[in-house]
Amino acid sequence: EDNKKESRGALVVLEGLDRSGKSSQCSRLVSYLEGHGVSAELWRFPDRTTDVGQMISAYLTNTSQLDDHTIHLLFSANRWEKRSLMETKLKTGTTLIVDRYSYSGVAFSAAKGLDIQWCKAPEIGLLAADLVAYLDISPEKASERGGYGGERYEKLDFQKKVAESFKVLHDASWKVVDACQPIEDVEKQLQEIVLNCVTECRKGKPLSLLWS
Ligand code: FDM
Ligand code: MG
Repeated sequence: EDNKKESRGALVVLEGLDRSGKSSQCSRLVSYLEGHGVSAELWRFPDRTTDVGQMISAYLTNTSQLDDHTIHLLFSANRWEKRSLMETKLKTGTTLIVDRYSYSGVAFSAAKGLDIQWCKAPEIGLLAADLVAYLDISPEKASERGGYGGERYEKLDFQKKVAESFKVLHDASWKVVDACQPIEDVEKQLQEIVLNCVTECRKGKPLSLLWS
């Protein structure tokens, strides 16, 4: 239908440290949008359901060991294998609320000491987010929240390095939300920012590509 073709969905990415509240805010956002008549889906990276995703999961749970460059490229491949579906969903009017994306990909690998330009290279040509909302919390505060789950990167010293690389990656287009506020306040702020973004995309803001 012509109408459908005219209004595309928005690619919304939530980023932040582990325990910053991304996952709960992502599901709340999807319910909120659906309640406002916006077709929306919750996505997450890594997507552990694919073959590549299972290799990533084995690495994160310490059941396999991989070279830092190798795992970086697997995370990227895991986004590439979802790219065409992502584009189809957006073009047919579905908004995607994505729990981590290329920005985590670069931030976590750069935190290990890999060159940031090298980290960005395999992401070139993926769809760029229409909105990156960064849930801001200090590594210390995050680690005090109910403890980490025991996966490979869930350690305070490493999360401090990740926070530093997010600072380097961060640009003026990102919306930074204070993740230490009560959960309902974070939720309200996100709702407003995301709804604005959905409206802009509906009006015809073109999709763009990484790394821009
Ligand atoms: N992570 C996530 C990366 O290192 N690179 C990536 O490209 C992505 C998407 O994987 F520690 C890290 C971030 C986190 C771990 O993510 C698993 P979830 O969101 O906790 O499942
Ligand atoms: Mg985690």
